[in-house]
Amino acid sequence: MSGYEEAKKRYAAAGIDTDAAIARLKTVPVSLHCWQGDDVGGFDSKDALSGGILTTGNYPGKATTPQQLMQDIDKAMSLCPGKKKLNLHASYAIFEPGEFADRDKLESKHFKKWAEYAKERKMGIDFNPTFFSHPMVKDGLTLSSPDEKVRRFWIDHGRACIRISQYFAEETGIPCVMNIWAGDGFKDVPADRLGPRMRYKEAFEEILSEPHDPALVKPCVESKVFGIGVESFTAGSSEFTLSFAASHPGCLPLMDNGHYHPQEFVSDKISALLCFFPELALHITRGVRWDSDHVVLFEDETREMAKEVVRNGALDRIYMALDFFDASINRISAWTVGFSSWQKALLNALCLPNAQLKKLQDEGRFTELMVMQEEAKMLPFAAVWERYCEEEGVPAGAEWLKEVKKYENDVLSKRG
Ligand SMILES: [Mn+2]
Repeated sequence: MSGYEEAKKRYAAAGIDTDAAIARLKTVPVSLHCWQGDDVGGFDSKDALSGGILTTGNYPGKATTPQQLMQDIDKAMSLCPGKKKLNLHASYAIFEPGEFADRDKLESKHFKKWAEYAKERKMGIDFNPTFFSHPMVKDGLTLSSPDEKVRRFWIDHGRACIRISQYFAEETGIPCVMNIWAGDGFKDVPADRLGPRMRYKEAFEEILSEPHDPALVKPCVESKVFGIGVESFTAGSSEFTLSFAASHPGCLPLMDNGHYHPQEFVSDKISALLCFFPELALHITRGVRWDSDHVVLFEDETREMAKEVVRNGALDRIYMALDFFDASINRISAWTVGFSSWQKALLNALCLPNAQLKKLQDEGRFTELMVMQEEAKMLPFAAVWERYCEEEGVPAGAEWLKEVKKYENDVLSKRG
């Protein structure tokens, strides 16, 4: 009997159908973010990264052209099991030689190459306006700026991104999740908090007024507790974005698990939002003491978040995307570990005796609940993961690292 057949029997004895778990996971799209590949650099601006986010590290071989980035994404995706979507930022517009359009003037033609890339791979695309790393960010503010010219520029950028999102959805035939996050805030104690937030709210409303098909474009608003250089005030706080989404039908709340105080857990927030929102979105990351955007690992909170998605029957209600960037290690490996970790977390959640555990809780049998939850951790999950990878045609175990090393030697090390 193979390792998987043995494992399947052990799971079956606990009431779990591992074949069904694998089959289900194959249908669940997860969005891979392009920005791990070039340290959030983008192609439209030479401005340093700003907006309260920061990459650290200088590992050689990062992508500096669209062709290189596409090649690297292909490599990473070839090593990860699961159904993929591509997550793009507006700063990744691809211009013809001599062509340029500023962010407020972006058009779908500037993303035609990405649409073709995704269509060839039968993937959907998610999209993000880029409210950072640009000279029109004034005093750390974009959509909430008191300067009408600044605010107008960024509103026009947001509206352009709605049109591009609609284009992506029409081209790929798959809905496009468009996430609005801006790091607007103040380094030190402000004198007026309401003014910026009211301007921010009205700017969001203007962006969302851009005509779009709500079945194709899914606008989201992402909150954040603080960023580097804006420690005292962030316009788009959790209360702000949740209230905005709740009061604007069609707008989804997006929770990034790096964007809360270190003792707040998104795994606990998912069910709270599921009570009120038909759909919501997640950015999956790993914050170490702050929103550090470390590579996602198969660790406790990652597993707990996936459990909440799966056992609440919300795989079709929650749009899932990775969001991290580490410039200190091989970037293909960063993508592969991060994407695979979330896949492992989802598969693990699909292979838990969720109904039985819920029953123990409802019957107040908390001793057994603790014992059974601990026992479930000892089920032979590795064999199920290996079978999933095998069926998806990707290397299981650390075999994939050999391929990354070879790619580093053959491709990355030859980049200037
Ligand atoms: Mn995020």
